[in-house]
Amino acid sequence: LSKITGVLPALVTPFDENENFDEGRMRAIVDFLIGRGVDGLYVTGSTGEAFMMSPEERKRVLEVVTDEVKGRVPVIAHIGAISTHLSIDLARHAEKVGADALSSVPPFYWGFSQDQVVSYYTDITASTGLPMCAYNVPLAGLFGFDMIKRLAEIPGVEGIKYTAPTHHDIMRVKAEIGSDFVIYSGADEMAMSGLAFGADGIIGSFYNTIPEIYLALYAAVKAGDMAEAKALQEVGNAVIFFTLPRNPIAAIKRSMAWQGADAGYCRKPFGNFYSAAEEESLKAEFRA
Ligand code: HMN
Repeated sequence: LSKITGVLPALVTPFDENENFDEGRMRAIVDFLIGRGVDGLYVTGSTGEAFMMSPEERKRVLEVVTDEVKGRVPVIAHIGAISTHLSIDLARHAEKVGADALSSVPPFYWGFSQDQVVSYYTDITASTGLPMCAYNVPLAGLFGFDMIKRLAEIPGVEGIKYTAPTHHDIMRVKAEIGSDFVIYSGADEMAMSGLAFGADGIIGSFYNTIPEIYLALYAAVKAGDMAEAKALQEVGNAVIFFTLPRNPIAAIKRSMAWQGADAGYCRKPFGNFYSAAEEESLKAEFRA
């Protein structure tokens, strides 16, 4: 994982008007983002609507992405599911089609014990040769520092995607677990603080639509220019806080279309901006 740094969009999955995966749009999005300079792609995560898809569909999305990327940038495949059995199947497939790393939310819904979560990651990492990035996200239940420490001891778990409302543990992980344990900051509205606290990269939804802002922010933090980073974070946050109350993944997809990479629509029950009138009013609000 240590070779994967920088700005990685949590790639959207384009669906057409009938909610079918749209391979053509997917390929165009991959080229569009690589052309804009992103450092890697995080595929079929929350932003990619993983839990809206069947395992076969998730595999197909990853196959199309790795085929289109052709090694130009690293690909992290999110293979998280509630059952270890299914995650291992997705993980082995990801390895077969050329993903560079795995990531997974912990198993959720039933409130699994910490030991069960540890066994989940242990079984998955034992099943492939790929490094694993555990995923700390409120939607699936936050780990807490002690649990991150336990996960870091599992062979193959090389890092964490850290999407939590506080950032002090980023610094603590680097200090107490090790500076080589890779951290990706996952809250786009706090990218600057995540990086300033020691994260190696950032993974998030908004890097699909405004990657340049975050590529510049990443460079500014690395150069120690915090005033510049803060100014860029303010621009990013204006876009983020405008979008969050308006069906964010759907809005991100339409905003990509306005820039030349039509990312289609979301699966229900996510909302959409299907009609030209709805899209126009979103665009007008955005401009304002
Ligand atoms: C993914 O798994 O798709 C993500 O990388 C998720 C990402 O971290 C987003 N978090 C969630 O969706 C919970 C952020 O990009 C988030 O959308 C953004 O920070 C706005 O709150």
